[in-house]
Formats: sequence, structure tokens, C-alpha cells
Amino acid sequence: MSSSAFPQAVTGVRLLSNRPSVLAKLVPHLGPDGGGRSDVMGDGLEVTGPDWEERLKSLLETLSVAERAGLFAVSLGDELALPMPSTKVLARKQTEWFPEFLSHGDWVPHFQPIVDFASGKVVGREVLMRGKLGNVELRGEELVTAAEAHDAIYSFDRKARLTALEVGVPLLREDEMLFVNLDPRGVVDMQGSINGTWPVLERLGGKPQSLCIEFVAAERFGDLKMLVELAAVHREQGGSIALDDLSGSAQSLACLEAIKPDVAKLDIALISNLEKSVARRRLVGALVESAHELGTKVVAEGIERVQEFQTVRGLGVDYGQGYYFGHPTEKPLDFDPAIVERPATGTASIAPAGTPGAPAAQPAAPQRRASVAPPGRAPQVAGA
Ligand SMILES: [Ca+2]
Repeated sequence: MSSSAFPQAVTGVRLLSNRPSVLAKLVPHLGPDGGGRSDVMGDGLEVTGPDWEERLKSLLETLSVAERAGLFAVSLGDELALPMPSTKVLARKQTEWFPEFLSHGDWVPHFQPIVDFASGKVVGREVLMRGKLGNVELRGEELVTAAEAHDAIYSFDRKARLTALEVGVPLLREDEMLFVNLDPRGVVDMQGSINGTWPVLERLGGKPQSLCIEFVAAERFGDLKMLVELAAVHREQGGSIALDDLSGSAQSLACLEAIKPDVAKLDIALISNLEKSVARRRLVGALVESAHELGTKVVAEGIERVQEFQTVRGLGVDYGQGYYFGHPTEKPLDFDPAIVERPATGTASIAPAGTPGAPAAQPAAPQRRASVAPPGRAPQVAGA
């Protein structure tokens, strides 16, 4: 309770769990601050005060993954709030800027080349979404993480695809394809998925055969029957289908065999430092073989070093994408075929990137995509 003459609205959460042991485990961590910010209540624990977000974060860190999954939170001061997973309540708090971005942010599609190892040409460009809200730039992963936290995958995915097409189709070069992401979690029904994509392409004068729809994280979606149907209805419109982020799991193979995509994209986790892992080289080799038997072309994603490029090419991968070939840029850039024309050699004798024979124009770049927005990167939204 506030002792102020002008009590402020209560900020914080009440934690609930169907596992009493989880709440009991948290009690010793509530802190001896005595400021009335944490109270053991008859029904749950309250974490309140201006720093409740930081305190909840610390509390969650004391729990195992299974315990966290069993901990729910209700926002105080909101009579209509329903209990939500506590991790989601925290993620929402940390991305309070997202609703503002969704309605008023700048959506800035970037284009990254996908390069054919055989011809040295760009076969297509994947549209990767970036954002800006005020002065704050938002990376694609931050946007998706925020959309998940706000249960807004449908709105985010639809608007991202619309923007990707509106900006990308006029910039598309002859003989290149536009690779546009589609998150199956944002699909409500088949017709809606079609309507959010193909009439837009037609209005912009794009050719159906120039569009490849990438099913994001298809193998983790869990409803293979729905994915098969989704692939079929988009193919009926004349487009190609890619499976994105394939990890090499049993689910990867199940998706490949059931959907028989035009393109299979191998996740950066499989490709990064591939020359150093015998096990992953064997896995990638087997995936390439399986894909080719289905008539599917294989893209290795996240190629950042010459060793990775040479290794995937040696394993029969068809196309490459990653900083080694080009960063995502606001305008599609020219590609120098010399980058892939050097003869393949054994991985042991390959010059490291930056030495003669390696592309010189690649700026230093982070090794991999960040998965979560670091604290403090959230934009300061006026009034928030
Ligand atoms: Ca993708």
C-alpha cells in the first residue's frame, strides 16, 4: 500500500501457479527490502513497485524451465487482465513499444541476395524486415519476438508481407525471384493467406513465378497437414514454396517429404563453422541428397566465411545466402560473380576471409542473428 496522499495506480503482477512448490521456491527470493513491494498473499505472490519488471526477471531466473512454464501472472491495476504465462507478461512489458510500431512505425524491408553456386548469379532476394520507431532501429528478430509477446503474429506477418511486396516487387530485377516470409502461426484460414499475398502481387504487376513463399520455422509449427494444404493453395497461384530454417531434425525430414518444396533452406545453426564439424557435414550431405531426390534446391543460410561457402558447395548445396555474399540492404545491390567463381578446394587449404582470394568488401559483422532484444534497446515511446 502506498503511504502517499496521492496513491498511484498499482504496477506489478500477482504470480500464480498450479504447482505450490513453485511459489514456495520463490518466497526466499522476494528479498528483505521490507518496502511492501512483495507480499505473500493468500492466493499467489505479489511483485509490485516501479522495478517489478526487473524483480520478476530475477525471480524467473531462479526457476527451471519446467517451473517457469508453470508460473502465471496477472497484471495488477487492470481489472480485465487474465492470467498469462509469467514469461509472456515480462516479454510484453519489455516490448511495450510494439503496439505503437505496429500502427505507426516505419517498416523498412531489406534485401539479401541468394546466390547460385553454378552460375555465380543472384537467383533471388529474400526480403528481411527491419523497423524504425522514432530514432530507434529494430532488427527483424526483435520485431518477431515482440509480435510473439503481444500475440500479434497474424497482424505482424500480414503487414510485413504486404510491405515486402509493395517495396520489393518494383525493385525486383529481371530473372530474379522475391523470397518473402510467411509465418504459418499467422495463418487463420487458407483463403485469408491467399488474399494477403497474391492480389497484392497482381496489383503491383508482379509475375507469380517470380515469388517464392518461405514458410518460417515450418518444422516447429507442428501441423504438417495444414502446411501441406497451405503449400498447395499457394502453389495453385503459381508461386514457389521454400521451407525456412531447416535444422536437420526428424521434423525437417518429415516436412521435406510431405511438402516437397521447391527450395529447402538450411538454418545457420547447421552451417556456422560447418568445416569444423564432421557430424554436421554428414547431416548436411544427407539433407542435400534427400532434397535433390525430391527435386528440391538447397540454400545454405548464414554463410559468413569462405570456409563455410567452400564446405557447403563441396556437399552439393545449390545456393548460398549470408554476409559472405551480401548483407541485407535497402536496395538490391549488384553481386560480383567472382565471389563464387574461384575453384572449390579442400577445406584444409582455404585462405581465411580477408586474405587474397576472399571477398574484401564485407564489413565486420556480428557472427549470428541476435535472438532477443537486449534490455535497454526498447525505444522510448512518448507517453509509455
Ligand atoms: Ca526466411
